[in-house]
Amino acid sequence: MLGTFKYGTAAVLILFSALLLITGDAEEGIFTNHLLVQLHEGGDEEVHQLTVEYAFGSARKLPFGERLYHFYPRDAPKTRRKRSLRRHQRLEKDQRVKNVIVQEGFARQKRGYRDINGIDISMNDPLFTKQWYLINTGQADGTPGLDLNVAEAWKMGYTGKGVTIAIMDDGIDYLHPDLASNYNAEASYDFSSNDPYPYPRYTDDWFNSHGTRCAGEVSAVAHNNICGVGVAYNSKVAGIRMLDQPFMTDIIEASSISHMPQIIDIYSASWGPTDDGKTVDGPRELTLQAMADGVNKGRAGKGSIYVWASGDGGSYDDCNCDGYASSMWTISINSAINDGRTALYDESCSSTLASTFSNGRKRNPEAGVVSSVSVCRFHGPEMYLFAVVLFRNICPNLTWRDMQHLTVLTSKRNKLHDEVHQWRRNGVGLEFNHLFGYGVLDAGGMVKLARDWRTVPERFHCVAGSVQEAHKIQSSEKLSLVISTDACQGKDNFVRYLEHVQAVVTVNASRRGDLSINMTSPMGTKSILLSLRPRDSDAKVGFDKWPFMTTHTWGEDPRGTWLLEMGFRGEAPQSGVLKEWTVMLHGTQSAPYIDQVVRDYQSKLAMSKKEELEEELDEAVERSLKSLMRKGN
Ligand SMILES: *[C@@H]1O[C@H](CO)[C@@H](O)[C@H](O)[C@H]1NC(C)=O
Ligand SMILES: *[C@@H]1O[C@H](CO)[C@@H](O)[C@H](O)[C@H]1NC(C)=O
Ligand SMILES: *[C@@H]1O[C@H](CO)[C@@H](O)[C@H](O)[C@H]1NC(C)=O
Ligand SMILES: [Ca+2]
Ligand SMILES: [Ca+2]
Ligand SMILES: [Ca+2]
Repeated sequence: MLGTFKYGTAAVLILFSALLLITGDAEEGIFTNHLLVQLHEGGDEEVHQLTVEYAFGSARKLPFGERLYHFYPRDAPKTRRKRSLRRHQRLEKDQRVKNVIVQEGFARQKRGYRDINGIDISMNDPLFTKQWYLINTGQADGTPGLDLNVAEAWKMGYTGKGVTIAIMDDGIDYLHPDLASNYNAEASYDFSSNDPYPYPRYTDDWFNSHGTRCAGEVSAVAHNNICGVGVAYNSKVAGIRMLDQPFMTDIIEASSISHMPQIIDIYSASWGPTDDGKTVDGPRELTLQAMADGVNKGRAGKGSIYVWASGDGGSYDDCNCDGYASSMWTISINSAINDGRTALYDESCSSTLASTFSNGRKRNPEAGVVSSVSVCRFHGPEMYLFAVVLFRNICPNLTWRDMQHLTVLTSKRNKLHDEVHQWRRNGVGLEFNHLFGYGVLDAGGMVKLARDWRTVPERFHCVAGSVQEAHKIQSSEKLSLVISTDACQGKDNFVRYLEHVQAVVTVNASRRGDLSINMTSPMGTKSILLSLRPRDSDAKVGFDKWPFMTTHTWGEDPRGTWLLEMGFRGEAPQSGVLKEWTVMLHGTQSAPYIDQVVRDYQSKLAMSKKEELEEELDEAVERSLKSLMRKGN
């Protein structure tokens, strides 16, 4: 649809974004009155003229592309049928205008937004002792020690100073006394109504407080006798208001995730395609481009950090059907409750990297996550930020990939318990779980490991192989296919140590929700790429070049035979046709640390939570990491 636009800023990963192009099957035919306008020449003055002549509310230059503008409607957002868009047709004929694209509207849903049992927490008291996820002493019937180990990082002096986190949400209450002094106004913006003030919209019966609560979790001011304490209480928080309009558009998403990438370090998103268990959707063209630009150019080339909530669809949904959570460029985070069980609304998938804490199951109101406003039950990836945030002082050179490596290496099984999926070890000994990823985040562990961290070696991309012939799938027997690969050995793009693996699949099925897809690596690690989605009765679209992603083979040697297994489960007889399966490998050529050290590190940590042992091990790991990296370089 946007094929006529040329992007001046071709990203390194553009080759791969071509394969990632997502054809979502969300509702069709809803058009918003937001326009993407490209001018032939000229700039802000011409644009201002145009908005006046054609009665638009305002316009904003997009930071990506050339002479691209977002035209905002004058009145409150509403949707229109395609035919009634005469104003846009007149604008299109204007000589100054090269191109006009009416933004399609689609649904994006807030996550971690449940009011469990309708119980509120009164926030009139200092709340720190209730923030069990920071320091879990067993309050609220929790399991002592099951926390983010943030105290250890604070003790070492890492509290988020110098770092800005943007909350992409429904606005933040920057006047709130526990947030005001940590608010970064310069880096904030309101894309829902095109102004610099991302203040939430209050109505008579509703209060948009999702973003404010996220901001509180991250950056609530410490030691001020007000409310609680943010995980990175000396960090700055920026508000990006972008969820408060009837429909999401590609420009609003793209503008949000590319807003001030040299000032904002981390973008947090606790929303995504509707978690109804039947949607398959992801970022559109502009947003994909903006993300690619972010990881390549943001933070002076070290890459913007995008943190995403895995999803709220519970066992009915699969976060690999969500192109934001399953993107390699986002760190996707799931959640556990305060006794180590899963929250009931947790979605599982092989692209989740790690977990944080939330409420979500217990009746005890204090088992929720405490933030700076009065309704306190929610979860989100935001707490993860503490860890990320703390690093700037330690190692200013950490890239977006270093962050993922550190997350994989230091997240812990702790006492996390998944009733459905077992904890397993991959081919290099890293312990993972289909729902929790590599386990619960550990701030202290991350800080310690990051102190002497050296940037991971260069990343390469290799197409391991591709099956393009059609293969029938039937209920009675499952389809098994193999791809044997040398992982581009002998070529420039040889991948020897894996980071992410994508399986790009085109398949149709008489019932998409009954389809199950697994992939097993040459080292024997099985990733569940797609689990059953009982509510998904799609019989038409299937998956069209959909990039299923797994993080479970992290660190493995990809050379050998990859196995794909696909079949139908459930009662009714089903059929389908697989049309493509392509395996894409992403990782490094030269040895980082992984195959020699990690096995020891993770297995011993999993055995015991005793601090002495941890410290001893951490030291041993740091020593071997150092020597390994010296050798490696
Ligand atoms: C960060 O990178 C720069 C340039 O590559 C280098 O000069 C500097 O020493 C690095 N700093 C740290 C703390 O590694
Ligand atoms: C799947 O695609 C094949 C070949 O294009 C077609 O014959 C078949 O009817 C399709 N099946 C479904 C369930 O759409
Ligand atoms: C995929 O793996 C899951 C979990 O082990 C299993 O229940 C399912 O039957 C497998 N599906 C296929 C098609 O092999
Ligand atoms: Ca505003
Ligand atoms: Ca406070
Ligand atoms: Ca979902």
